[in-house]
Amino acid sequence: MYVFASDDHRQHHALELDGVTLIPSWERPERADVVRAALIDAGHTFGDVQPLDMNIIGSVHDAGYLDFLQTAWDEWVAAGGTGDAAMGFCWPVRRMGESHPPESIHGKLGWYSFAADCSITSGTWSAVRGGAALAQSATSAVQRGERAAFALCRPPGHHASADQFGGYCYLNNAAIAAQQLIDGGTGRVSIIDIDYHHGNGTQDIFYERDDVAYLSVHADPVVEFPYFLGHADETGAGRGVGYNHNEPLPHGTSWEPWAAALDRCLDKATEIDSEALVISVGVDTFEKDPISKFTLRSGDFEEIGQRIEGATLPTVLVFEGGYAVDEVGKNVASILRGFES
Ligand code: Q9C
Ligand code: ZN
Repeated sequence: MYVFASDDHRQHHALELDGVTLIPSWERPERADVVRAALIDAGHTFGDVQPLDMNIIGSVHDAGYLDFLQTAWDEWVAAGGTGDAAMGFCWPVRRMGESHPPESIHGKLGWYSFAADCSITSGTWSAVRGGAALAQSATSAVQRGERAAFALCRPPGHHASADQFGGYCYLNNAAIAAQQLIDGGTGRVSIIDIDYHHGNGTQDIFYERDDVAYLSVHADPVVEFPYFLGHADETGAGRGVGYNHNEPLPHGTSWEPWAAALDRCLDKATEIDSEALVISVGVDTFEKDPISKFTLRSGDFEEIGQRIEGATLPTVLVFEGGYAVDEVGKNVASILRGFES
């Protein structure tokens, strides 16, 4: 399978708030380096990365947000910000207003984010734009006729909405891939999200659209991040009714019920006449993942790849979560091997 990877991601090594302590984020550079090494070992072909197309990104994300991502660090430093990372701490949530966007960088950090597990550092934008270029390159490979391609995006993307970062995500790489397919003439794209967490950003971006469906298997938000989106009764709005499908599962979920939920998403993708798939490939469903509570085993990931391949559609695979650094490479490689076997 064509794989797209680069070194840009190493520019981003953020901090996250863990209880009352700032720790180096679980979403760390080693993750992508380990996956890349495993995919080299597995003999995959690494494709040339194309320059970033900001037009596609501009049709998924808000212009003010894109400007913020590119200038936030400098504004933070200019405002006397100290430390290695800038992070929101005050948000326009219930009982606050949204009528007057803030001018202060301190206010903007809250305006453009939804969680304090995610910070902006000096190299964040360089890494984020490099990751989006990988998603675009993998999508182009599929548009040129490859059956499938994998983008080793880091940082991940599925929590990022049109105008908010959070959950370790800044640009929504899967949404960018889906939009590129639509712009290239694909009639309907289904995004199938197999990350442990619900992809609240992807759901929100396409919630009122019928050309891109969002189908997700994830930990029930009643007990898991992102807490406030990802319930089974969220089925789309307006033209998008029927094109959003959530499979929330309890902590402790093992392979059998997880795989049955994946199959329901794959059936749904077929039912609605999808012409291509984008897969949000998180492997934080793994039993040894340090921040997650499902119990999939390494041997299960090959079967996941096989089942996705069974939809027989052009498929762009985009890397999302997976924090068991010692095994993340093996587990991603297993998904790709399953797809190709
Ligand atoms: N220290 C993805 O897997 N956890 N994002 C917050 C607070 C947030 C995961 C824990 C998990 C986000 C792409
Ligand atoms: Zn996740």
